[in-house]
Amino acid sequence: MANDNQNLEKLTAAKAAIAFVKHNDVVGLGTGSTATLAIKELAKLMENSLKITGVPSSEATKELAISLGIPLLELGKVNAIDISIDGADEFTEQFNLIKGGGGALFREKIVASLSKKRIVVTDGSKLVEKLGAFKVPIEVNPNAENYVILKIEELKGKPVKRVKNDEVFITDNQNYIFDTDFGLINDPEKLANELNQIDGILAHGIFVNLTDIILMAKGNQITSYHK
Ligand code: ABF
Repeated sequence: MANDNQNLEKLTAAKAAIAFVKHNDVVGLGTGSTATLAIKELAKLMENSLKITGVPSSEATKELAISLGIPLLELGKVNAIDISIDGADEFTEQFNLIKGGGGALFREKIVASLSKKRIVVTDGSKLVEKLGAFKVPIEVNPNAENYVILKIEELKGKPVKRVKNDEVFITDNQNYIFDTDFGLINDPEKLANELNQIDGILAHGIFVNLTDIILMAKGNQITSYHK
C-alpha cells in the first residue's frame, strides 16, 4: 500500500504526463494507481474542452474511463494509438521495465506496441539499477500450465502462481499469472526473447523497447528520461 508521499509522487508524475496529450489524440489508458491518477486528470481536462478517445489496457481501466465519461475504442479494433500513459513496477535508465504487478501486462503490452509515444509514470520507488527484485509476471494459458513451468525452470526461473484474496488470480483474458524470480536480470532483452519462444505464454512483464519517456516523481520533483 502506497504511503502519502508516494501518492503525492504518483499524482505529480500523472499531472506531468497529461501535458503531452493533444486535442483529438487517441490515448492508451494504462492500469494501476499512477495511471488511474493520470486518467482522472485527463477527465478534468476534458471538462475544459480537451477532446480525446481512450483505449483501455484492462477491464478495470475500461470501467474507470466509462465512469469518467471518456469515449473509448476497443483495443482489438485499433490500428494506432497517438500516446499511451502507463505505470511500471520497476524501470532502469536503459528504459527496460517490469510491468504486470496489476495483472494487466498483456493488454498493456499491446497498447504500448500500438502507441507512437509511450509515457511511463512512476513514483520514486521504481528506479532500479537492474530489473529483477520485482518478480517477472508471466501470463500463462491454463492448458499450458505445467509445460510452461518446465520451460521457465529450464531458464532458471522460479514461477509461483499468483493468488489474490485466497483465490487463484485470473486475468482479464482468463489466464493465470506466474510471478517468476529470475534473480537480478543482466540481459532483459535476452530473457524477454527466450520467454517469447515458449508456447503457452500469452505475455510476460519484461518491456524492452516499448517506452519513450519515463516521468519519475521524487518528492515534488520530476525526473524525466527521454529515449
Ligand atoms: C501498471 O502499473 C502495471 O503494469 C504495473 O504493475 C503498475 C504499477 O502500479 P502503480 O502505478 O500502482 O505503482 O501499468
